Amino acid sequence: MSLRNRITRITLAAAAAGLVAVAAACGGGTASNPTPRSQVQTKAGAATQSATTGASAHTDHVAEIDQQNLAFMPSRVAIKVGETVLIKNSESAIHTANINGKNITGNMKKGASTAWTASAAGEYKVSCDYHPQMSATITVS
Ligand SMILES: [Cu+2]
Repeated sequence: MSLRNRITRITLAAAAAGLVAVAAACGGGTASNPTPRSQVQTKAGAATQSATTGASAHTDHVAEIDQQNLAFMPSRVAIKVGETVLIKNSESAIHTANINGKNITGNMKKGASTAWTASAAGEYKVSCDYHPQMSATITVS
């Protein structure tokens, strides 16, 4: 690995760690009652590729994909490793969100949302179990 690549990778890791710290910070505590350090470390350690569903979905995201008119809108988003996309359903039709064929949401009713955090670079295909015409691409760099 060249020095330049090493520096790039280290920079990305640092950026991801910063995002994790921000995400953990907004998960609990206030300025007058900060989150205990041990709690932050636990959350940071668990910050691998993950999805949360329902009312507890973390909304600290950089992009959204909305399920509407039997489509993912927009159909393309680009994020960086460590960043989060919020996938939500704004219509009465039931949808799922599958990332590269893996259902990460279960059935999503109107108003449901799921946060997906990218842990590795690549192109991820988003699909729905019920509507083969629904397709989106998340590009992670
Ligand atoms: Cu659908």
